[in-house]
Amino acid sequence: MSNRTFTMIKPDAFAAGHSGSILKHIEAAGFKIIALKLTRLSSDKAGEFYAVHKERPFYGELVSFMSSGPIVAAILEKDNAVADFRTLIGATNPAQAAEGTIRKLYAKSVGENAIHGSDSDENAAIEGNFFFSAFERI
Ligand code: 3AN
Repeated sequence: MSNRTFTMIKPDAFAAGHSGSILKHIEAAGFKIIALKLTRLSSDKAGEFYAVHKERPFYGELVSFMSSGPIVAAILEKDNAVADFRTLIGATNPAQAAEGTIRKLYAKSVGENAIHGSDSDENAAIEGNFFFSAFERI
């Protein structure tokens, strides 16, 4: 079991000015920030990041949304990081997200759902490497 996960504060939450509150929530839950950057995905890069969803009906919408504005990317560390972070962010659809979760607090819809969290240790490593070089992490 790895102790790292990867997250992105998505364009909706960044644009609404929730980045600071979300990072505070993440740190308060015991996650340590290992790498952090404010950036913007091109359409090509967003397509590459979400390539696993290529066949899903919402792929085009997802790529267009994720490249619509700045995002905050981070690598986080904690015991049981992947599973604990998925619990902290809540269900994909904010209408089904538990009280107190980041998506319940900040997400608008299933498509614009404020935050990403890796779904496995393997994807956490792939996604972290997609955004950060060794020089950019502690
Ligand atoms: P999660 O982000 O909770 O792991 P996934 O992996 O099923 O959820 O979906 C990846 C992203 O695709 C979601 N974060 C969301 O932005 C988008 N997405 C998922 N389901 C839908 C849907 N039914 N309609 C529009 N966008 C969706």
